[in-house]
Amino acid sequence: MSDYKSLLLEDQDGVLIVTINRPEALNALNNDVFVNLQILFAEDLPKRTDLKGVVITGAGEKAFVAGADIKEFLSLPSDTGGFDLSKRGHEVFFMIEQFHKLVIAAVNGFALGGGCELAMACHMRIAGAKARFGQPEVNLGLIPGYGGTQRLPKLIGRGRAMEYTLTGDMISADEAYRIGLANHVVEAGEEVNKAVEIIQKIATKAPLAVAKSIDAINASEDESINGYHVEVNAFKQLTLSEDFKEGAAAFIEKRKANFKGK
Ligand code: DAK
Repeated sequence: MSDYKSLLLEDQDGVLIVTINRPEALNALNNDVFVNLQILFAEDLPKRTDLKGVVITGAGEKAFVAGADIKEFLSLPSDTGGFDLSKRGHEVFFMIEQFHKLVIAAVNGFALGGGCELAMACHMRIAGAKARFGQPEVNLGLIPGYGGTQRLPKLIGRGRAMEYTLTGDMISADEAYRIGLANHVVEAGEEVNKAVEIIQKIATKAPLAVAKSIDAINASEDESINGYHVEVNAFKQLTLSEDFKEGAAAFIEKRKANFKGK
């Protein structure tokens, strides 16, 4: 594994816990964090065949990620800096969204601006009781720039996304759960445990079927491709897999399936 200046990595029985580690800046996303996440998801994790899934969380008790690093953003060269940062940010968030293993955001505190967008790029969100989501960019004279205007309405609906984006209001953990932004609400400090529990449960399922489910569900949100075609093709490939034969045999023989990911 590479050296990661802004991330802490911990392996828990095949589940990688990735902690964004800039508590002094409420884990704001600076260039280092983006570069670290890019190397992790593009280069290191694809080599790990034993990986069951990834949990992303923030260091300390106060914040998941309080946004893009406003101070660094202001210091960038105005001609190219914003563009480079924007391109990298979008690439990293797409990589997370399209990762073939489950990625869960364990939201332990503020998930604002780019932090809320990072959480939404993950496949699921677990909110601790102290979690506060929000897209406050309008207070800075900006709009969400890492996919927030697209992912938020898909998760909570157009009307609610309009309201939260235009007011910049924060969303409590219970409200996030009620409107479909969070999959679960748990006691503060239990976010990572809940995320690990879900990943361990999914790790008992057929790995190819899990990966193809992620692809097909993602395709439902991509208007440039026909998600039904993606589903049909994925289904066809899975019917030819060894795991499908094993899963069907295990059902008939009333035993637990032993999936190999082939
Ligand atoms: N960036 C940099 N530093 C931050 C930060 C941030 N987003 N959020 C907090 N900090 C720093 C504070 O400056 C403070 O540092 P010191 O002053 O102690 O050095 C430290 O973290 C602790 O914060 P506070 O003292 O403010 O703590 P409080 O408990 O009083 O308040 C808060 C917590 C989360 C309510 C407050 O910190 C806050 O409002 N933070 C900013 C939240 C925010 O507006 N987030 C959205 C940022 S805009 C782009 C695409 C997307 C974006 C940008 C570019 N491109 C396409 C190029 C995204 C933009 C955003 O995310």
